[in-house]
Amino acid sequence: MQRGSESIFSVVLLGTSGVGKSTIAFYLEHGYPPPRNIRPTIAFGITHVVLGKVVVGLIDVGGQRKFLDFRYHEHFVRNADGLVFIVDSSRRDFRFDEQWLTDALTLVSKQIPIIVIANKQDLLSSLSPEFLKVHFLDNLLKGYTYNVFGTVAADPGGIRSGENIDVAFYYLLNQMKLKHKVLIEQQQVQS
Ligand SMILES: Nc1nc2c(ncn2[C@@H]2O[C@H](COP(=O)(O)OP(=O)(O)OP(=O)(O)O)[C@@H](O)[C@H]2O)c(=O)[nH]1
Ligand SMILES: [Mg+2]
Repeated sequence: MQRGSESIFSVVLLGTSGVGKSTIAFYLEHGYPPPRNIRPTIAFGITHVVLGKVVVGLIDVGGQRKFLDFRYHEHFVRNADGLVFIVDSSRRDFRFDEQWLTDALTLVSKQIPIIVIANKQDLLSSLSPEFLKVHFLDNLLKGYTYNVFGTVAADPGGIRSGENIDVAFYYLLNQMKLKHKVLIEQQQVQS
């Protein structure tokens, strides 16, 4: 985080290709989802959004296998104030998702604020956030504090687009603010 007249938190969006990372970044920036023929992200994209009075830099990492190997995300994850791990709740095989998350966790401290977004809740086959938490996430994120949110970033019918996205990101923002406050207090005690 930068200190000064403007606070900027840096947040990395991670997850496999097609889970909806860029759709979520676009929704947060514009308030509506992008066209459904959005292209896969090449390497990464960076946008800035304003949540409340805080500027948040969103690093949207391309989720294709080659980008995990190239590790474009490494620098961003190491310097992140918060992590957002996004899954497509309608999938049944989370092996590759697991790789993205475990790789990222080797680069951050256990205290980093994390949220998991169980996206595509509009699809009939979607697993609930609670199911994903118990059967997949609690084990992977053992020792970390995190919360999971079910979302709909882009509903083909347009009715549910954006559902729960703001709630999830404001929760993360509050976690990052709390952690920042604790760090400042620790610095004051030491000086
Ligand atoms: N049904 C449904 N489709 C969604 C939702 N969110 C995103 N999509 C669709 O999923 C597809 C992939 O979305 P992207 O945002 O490009 O996915 P990504 O995670 O950025 O993918 P990469 O850039 O390849 O890593 C697009 O066709 C979106 O319209 C959702 O909540 N529900
Ligand atoms: Mg993308």
